[in-house]
Amino acid sequence: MSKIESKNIVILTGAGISKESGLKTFRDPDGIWAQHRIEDVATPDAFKRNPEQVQAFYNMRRDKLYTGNLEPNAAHLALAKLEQEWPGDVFLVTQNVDNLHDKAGSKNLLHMHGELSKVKCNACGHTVPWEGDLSTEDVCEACNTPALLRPAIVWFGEMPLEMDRIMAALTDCDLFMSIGTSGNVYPAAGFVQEARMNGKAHTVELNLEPSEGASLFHDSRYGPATEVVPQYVDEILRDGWA
Ligand code: BV8
Repeated sequence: MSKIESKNIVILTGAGISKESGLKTFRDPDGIWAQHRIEDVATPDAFKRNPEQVQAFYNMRRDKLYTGNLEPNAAHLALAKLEQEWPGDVFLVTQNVDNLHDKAGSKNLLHMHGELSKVKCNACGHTVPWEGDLSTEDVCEACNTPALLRPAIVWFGEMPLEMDRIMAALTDCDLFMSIGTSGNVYPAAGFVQEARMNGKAHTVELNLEPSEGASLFHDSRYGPATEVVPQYVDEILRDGWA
């Protein structure tokens, strides 16, 4: 059993952690990619080809964030508690573009695929908070270029945010937790291997069911996030990990 002082933890979360708060996942049978094609709504080419279709896709999801009365669930809250009570570093990297980890109180948090609550100018990169619908008529307040404001989201084929910071954290982590993700999308799906390569990390998957990368983890807990995440957090706060 590892002594718990000054051990560093890196956590990766995906859409599964927000499911019980009322948000759809991507690859479940009723998921987002069952109703929309990635090529139509989540690539730079889609935005060039049909910006209105892409804006409508994100406007619908942003609207749910602001009018859907969504609250962080017990899993989000357990991760915020872990950050507060753990003596070492806790770095939460989420693939999610919702704001539920922020609302739960997590501070050392990185949205590697961007955030629904912000928009970015494709011309100058200026990024601002945005609550309502975004249209091709909206103009960037910094460079006044029309029609180039886009959701501040990392699309397929685009580099996720702050990858250097993520890789540095994985190289130095003692525990890597992967929560609510199917392990389909890279580079996030490869983080467990990065962590294992540092020679000391214990890796654990907390998911409804085994992910694509399940065999790569030392340990796993399967069940709804609101059950398995608080349980695991209490376990490691009490005893550390094997
Ligand atoms: C890039 C924003 C390169 C959009 C998203 C190898 C290496 C590198 C890249 C690639 C590679 N192979 C292929 C690629 C390309 C691509 C990729 O991975 N494609 C896949 C489909 C094969 N990757 C990229 O394009 C990435 N960029 O590589 O850039 C580059 C290099 C140099 C220079 C420039 C560029 C960018 C990927 C980011 C794309 N954007 N999100 C949006 O949100 O609208 S990714 C998209 O999938 C989602 O946003 C989400 O973030 C991500 C992962 O999905 P999950 O979160 O895992 O959700 P999913 O539904 O799949 O799974 C949910 C899980 O929860 C399930 O396991 C389920 O069982 C579980 N669950 C359900 N309910 C519960 C639960 N668990 C617990 N409790 C419950 N109640």
